Amino acid sequence: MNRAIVRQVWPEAFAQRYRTAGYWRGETFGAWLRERAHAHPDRLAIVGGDTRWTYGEFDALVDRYACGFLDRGIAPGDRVLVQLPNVATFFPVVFGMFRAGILPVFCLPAHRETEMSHFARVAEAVGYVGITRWAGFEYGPMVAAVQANAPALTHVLWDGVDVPEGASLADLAQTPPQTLPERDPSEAAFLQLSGGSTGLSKLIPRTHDDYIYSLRRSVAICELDASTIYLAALPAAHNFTMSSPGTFGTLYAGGRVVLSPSPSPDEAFALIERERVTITAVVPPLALVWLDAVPTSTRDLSSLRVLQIGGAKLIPEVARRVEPTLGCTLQQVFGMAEGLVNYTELDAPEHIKVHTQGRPMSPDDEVRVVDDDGAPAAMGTPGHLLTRGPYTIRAYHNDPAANARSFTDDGFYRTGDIVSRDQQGYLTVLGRATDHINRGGEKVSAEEIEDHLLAHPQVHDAAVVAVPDPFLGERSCAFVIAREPRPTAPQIKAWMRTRGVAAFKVPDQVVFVDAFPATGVGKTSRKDLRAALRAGTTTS
Ligand code: AMP
Ligand code: DBH
Repeated sequence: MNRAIVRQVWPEAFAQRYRTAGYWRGETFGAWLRERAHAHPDRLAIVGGDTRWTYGEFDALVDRYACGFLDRGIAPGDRVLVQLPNVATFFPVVFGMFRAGILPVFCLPAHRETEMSHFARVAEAVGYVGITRWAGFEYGPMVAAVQANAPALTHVLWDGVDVPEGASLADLAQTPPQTLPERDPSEAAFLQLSGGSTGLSKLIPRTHDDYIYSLRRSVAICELDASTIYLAALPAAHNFTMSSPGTFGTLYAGGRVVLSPSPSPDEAFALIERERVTITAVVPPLALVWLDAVPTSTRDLSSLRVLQIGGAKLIPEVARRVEPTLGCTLQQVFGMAEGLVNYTELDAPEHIKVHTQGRPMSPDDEVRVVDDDGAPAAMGTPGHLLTRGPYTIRAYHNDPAANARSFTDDGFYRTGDIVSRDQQGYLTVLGRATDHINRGGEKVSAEEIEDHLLAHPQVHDAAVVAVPDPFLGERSCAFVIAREPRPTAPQIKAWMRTRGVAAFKVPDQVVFVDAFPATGVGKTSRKDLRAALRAGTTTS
């Protein structure tokens, strides 16, 4: 078994620079939570289901979990797959691991056997923590199947109902606490996942030093404080929900975290009303659903001050609806689990909030926008986004092939995103390099076609992907979710021809669907759309 501690991946010269600049302060997750609990033990920290924990109660539970995991034989440096939905237990489990030096691997409730087996293998995981049943799915048989191919994965612990004998998290939480040694802040605290909307996820080692810096910057830019009440509507394990500023940022600021078991407007709006939520975060497909639900909702959403939208491209037509519909500030967030996070500031002018995805949050985020040959792109022209900085990783965990592809020799991460940058440093995301359709040599941006389709009044949402074509190499297929009365495919193509665009941008094929396949966090999965086309499970 590989028990080597996963350490920081920045070269020492950079690490020193980030320490000298005051970004990396040597704080650890276990220690700052303890400080908050000492400073305000009776303040409410976490609300989920029927659970309401103060900082004092939460911190005491974290000690019990930390000792419980170690008592079970899980050792500092070990990796454990954590696959919990938005339940309160998520927090003492993962902070318990941080305090013990055990690394959670943040899996999403939507992940299934193939993905979980991949994570188990790459992480060399020794354990799994999950919930027995959630959203109609039984996790037990899946975990047994994962274990069959991962003999090292021996420690399995469950939250929920019908927990097998001896495998209960609730029992673990009874472990008498003992004082544990402080962790080294330059160690990886956990492995986060890359999104996998286009391929299998990679594992991202984030250290106490670098991640806590990203929380501190996010808290400052998003103006969180002790009065903040953050609703986790997206999965708690996702990097956006966790850190931008997310649940961890809220706890860092001494605020309160409220967990929504699902992102549906019914449940989320009820919690916003009941708990007087001040800030929450959604992905664009969910933003559309929320905006459509507001006019008929009877819930009082007046406590909401900020709606963050990020994770995928938000088009200006939708962005413009947010403030008038919800009466709160729109904040665009363009981030990645690998590091770099961009925000529009809360007081940014309207055109910045609507048309850009924000600017890098650290003065030491180095951003390069380059053409296909690696030469700098001119200001305002599209190019590949490369980045390096105090909270952007230099390597994935245990994946030399991905590292060779994804990082330049001088340590810049190739984000795979096509962006343009303006004079003030604001970035506009134009798409992913791989979302381009190469139609007989004519390069078509999927995002550009989608923007035109979304401008059609009867189109609720659209996603364009490339289809292999014997003559052209690739042709375009537009998946459309239509409103009633549904337009026809010829009408959609006719609409595109009125938009004043090149004929090769008119989708070759239009397919109407009721919903898009989604990634674990709810982003539209182009990978699954392409697979559906290949498998012939869609009709045009
Ligand atoms: P992940 O791999 O899940 O961490 O996803 C990160 C990727 O999501 C980025 O590289 C972008 O492609 C995409 N992304 C995140 N936020 C935004 C945004 N606000 N606008 C456009 N794309 C985004
Ligand atoms: O999509 C993402 O991964 C993401 C989006 C917004 C992210 O990781 C983040 C903010 O931190």
